[in-house]
Amino acid sequence: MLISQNPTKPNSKNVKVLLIRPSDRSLGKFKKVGGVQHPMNLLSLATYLDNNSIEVGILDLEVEPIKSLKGYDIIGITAMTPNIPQVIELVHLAKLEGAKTVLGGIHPTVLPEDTIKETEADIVVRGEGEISLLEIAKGVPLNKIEGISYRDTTGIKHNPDRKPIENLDEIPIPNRSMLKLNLYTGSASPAIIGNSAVMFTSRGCPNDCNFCSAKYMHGKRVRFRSIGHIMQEVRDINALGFNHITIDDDTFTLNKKRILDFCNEYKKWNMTFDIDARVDTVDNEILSALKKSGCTKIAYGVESGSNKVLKRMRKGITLDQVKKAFKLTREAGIKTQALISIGHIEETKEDVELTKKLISEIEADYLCVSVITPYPKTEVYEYDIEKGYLNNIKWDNYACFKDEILWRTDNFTGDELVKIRDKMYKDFYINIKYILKQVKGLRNFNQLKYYITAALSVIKWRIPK
Ligand code: B12
Ligand code: SF4
Repeated sequence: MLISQNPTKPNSKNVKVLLIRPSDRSLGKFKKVGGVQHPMNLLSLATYLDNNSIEVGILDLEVEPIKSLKGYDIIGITAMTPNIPQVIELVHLAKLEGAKTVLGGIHPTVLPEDTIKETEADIVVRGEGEISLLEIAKGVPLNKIEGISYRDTTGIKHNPDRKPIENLDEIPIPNRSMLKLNLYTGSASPAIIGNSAVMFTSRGCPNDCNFCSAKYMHGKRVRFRSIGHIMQEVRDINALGFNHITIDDDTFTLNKKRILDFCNEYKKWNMTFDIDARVDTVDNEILSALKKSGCTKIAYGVESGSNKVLKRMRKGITLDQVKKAFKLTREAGIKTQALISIGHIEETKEDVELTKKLISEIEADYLCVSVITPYPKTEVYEYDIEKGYLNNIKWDNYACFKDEILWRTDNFTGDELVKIRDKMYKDFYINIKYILKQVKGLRNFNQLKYYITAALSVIKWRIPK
């Protein structure tokens, strides 16, 4: 674990903060093929504290073990839903060392009261964490800090929400040298070869998919960083020796002019990048600009091959848009990844067949199939509770790649969903046409190693347990 202290600014109160990312136990047999993504949430918080003279370190349990939690005044832990059992253990360990415990991230944000009760943490930061955490570290009285929930002698208190930071350029560029970069090898983005960094250029998503919790974190209004600010970060990443960036925004291609401006600047760096995009936000002009500036892969949220299911989930896209986006992207010379999901509300066997048909039609280069997971506060969660589909399932089972899916949907059991998911992968990847296409595209030893590892992890499913 690395402690960084800004030497130019004295830390008057000598408060020591440690920020922890739990390890990811959500993948089951889908072991990591690539590398581990930098914990950008903790890095943004740590950089903000560091710039404000607070001594802060990051412990990323994805890449290093716990040695000691001694000597910290505040221990902050980030939490998605499947992390909660591990967070309970971490809070316990932190409290044994006398630290104040602060939780943040999507799960504590949507269920602050339950999370405090379950984990026994002292404070939950709801939503964006930079300012709230700084105020906690500076010792501002808890009843004066917006956007937090906390315990006091009379019970659990919920302060008013904090307004999102309007101008994202005010958030300092994440200082990646606060991470032990040598522990993060490879790319964290599927199908991207080589060492890469991750970057966010906006916060928020204007859409309202019924299974997605992202909107409860940064809201439906999208805030954009300026191109100048983004390019400063690109320069920093380049200086650290990375040659590829995964842009992980929810909706990177939302604003056409901004994308074209981004491409114009990015191409000066001679680095590649990959993005996630919605099929309804790309056209020939955007794709051509993306290709010329180094975009090597676009992952599209396709979800389903059934217009009925797409409509029910409020995805706001049509199958024609899906087919067109894949065709244009292929023609532009950019690799495509189809993000497919199964297990939607009211989805039938016929709908799943339509999804399989679509997968074979769009000829994606890579496929990711997940089982829709009923995350707290989403419409899918409320629906499943009402229908009695969630029988006291423990939080660590709320993950789409688990070997066992413990909830059911209207027309499928969890076991059936696992079988459908795994078969979709096998049909896609263990397919001679696909293998030949990939082998033809191999350019170096690293790529060969990557594909062999990926292929072995797919083939392993065939061996009965
Ligand atoms: C990048 C990402 C990942 C990355 C890295 C995540 C990480 N940091 O460990 C990877 C690919 C590893 C990943 C994995 C998974 N992810 Co993910 N991921 C995201 C994504 C796209 C962006 C998150 C991000 O870094 N944003 C940028 C930073 C700056 O913002 P932020 O994370 O919101 O952090 C701010 C606040 O949350 C808060 N905060 C966060 N942590 C803390 C801690 C403290 C102490 C404080 C005070 C504040 C605080 O302050 C931060 C700065 O303002 C989100 C979608 C989204 N838009 O949020 C999904 C999302 C968070 N993931 C999701 C899911 C489901 C998963 C998986 C479970 C998928 C699976 N395998 O089944 C796994 C679980 C991994 C694990 N660690 O156990 C869901 C979470 C739903 C839920 N209720 O848990 C989301 C919301 C996607 C969705 N559409 O629903 N994910
Ligand atoms: S477009 Fe993506 S991030 Fe936005 S609501 Fe839908 S699934 Fe969530």
